[in-house]
Amino acid sequence: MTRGRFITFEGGEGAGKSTQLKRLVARLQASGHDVVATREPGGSPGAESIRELVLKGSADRWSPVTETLLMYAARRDHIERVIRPALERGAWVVCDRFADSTRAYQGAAGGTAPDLISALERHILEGTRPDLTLVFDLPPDVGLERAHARAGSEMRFESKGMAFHQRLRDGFQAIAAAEPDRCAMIDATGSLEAVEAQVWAAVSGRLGVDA
Ligand code: T5A
Repeated sequence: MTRGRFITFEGGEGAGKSTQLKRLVARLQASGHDVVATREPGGSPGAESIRELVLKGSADRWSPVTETLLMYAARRDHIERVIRPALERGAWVVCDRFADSTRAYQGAAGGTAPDLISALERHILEGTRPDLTLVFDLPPDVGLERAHARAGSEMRFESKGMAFHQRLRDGFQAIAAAEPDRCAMIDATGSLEAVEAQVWAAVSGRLGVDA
């Protein structure tokens, strides 16, 4: 059986992931691929219910460890019901955030012990890992300004202080540096077209897709 491909989009707040994810999905579909576009936390009915719990309310509503467990409960349901079945039928799964967000938000920025996160990755992901992760990088003040300017976003994580968002950026950069074969850094400060070109270069270059 041919397994599909699994691409994840990662980065801090307002980095432009959702905008670029839509563009990539359209491009992959135009080149004939069966594509499943999804997101975390969420992506399945059960995980979307957990999303409501974890993203709403005051910044300190949950401790980082509790958030880690909620994210992994949502992720397991999403993997079982959406991601794995899609990959098994040969589809390309393009996901807005995945396990690296837990490592960066709850781990590097929030202080959850790396050992706990590694154990959850081992037992809950069970090998469902991205083929390619695009790490969108930009200064946190620029991303937060973009996120605040856009209507309809959940504010719980955006409302954490600037030191949290700087640790978050450092955390994502460390993940990309530690796993260069899986991760491609995307300079998210440029125009929509400039960022799209970097995304396509990474996807076509690393996964061998024709336009
Ligand atoms: N979370 C998630 C955890 O803490 N742990 C986890 O394990 C997981 C999975 C999800 C939250 O959950 C946290 C992280 C998040 O805080 P969300 O509402 O789904 O929250 O939102 P985010 O994933 O954070 O995404 P954002 O909505 O903040 O931003 P995006 O998707 O990166 O950015 P996008 O595309 O919406 O763009 C933001 C604005 O900027 C503009 C867009 O038009 C839009 O208005 N823009 C640009 N402007 C100028 N130049 C560009 N190149 C631009 N690109 C986009």
